[in-house]
Amino acid sequence: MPRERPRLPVTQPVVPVDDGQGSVVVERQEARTEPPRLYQVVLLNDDYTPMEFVVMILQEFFSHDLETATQIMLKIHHEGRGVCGVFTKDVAATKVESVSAAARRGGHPLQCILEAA
Ligand code: TYC
Repeated sequence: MPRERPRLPVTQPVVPVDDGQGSVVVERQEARTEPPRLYQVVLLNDDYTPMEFVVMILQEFFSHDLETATQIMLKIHHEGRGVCGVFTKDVAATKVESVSAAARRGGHPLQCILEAA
């Protein structure tokens, strides 16, 4: 029966190296994976979108509780913009699309954008 190859942690890739003496040595290599870049999803203030709608968006799409959602909404209302959450690029882009679609469906001009964190 063929012997099983020894398993090495997937986070530590191995590189075969010829040692020049007829042998191939398997060396461990440092993991070099960079952490993913992060992006923040930002809501912008406007004069028409109802406050309740923005609070609902912050609860439904960003899982904030009512109190936190209300605080973020008021911050946007007073300061012009506010961060809803920080995500990897794909997740952040999907949030922007989902929020924009919900605002359009509701007939509100709410603007949602993505920014490098
Ligand atoms: N300024 C809006 C109002 O007075 C409320 C609002 C808050 C709108 C946050 C957008 O991202 C926003 N009805």
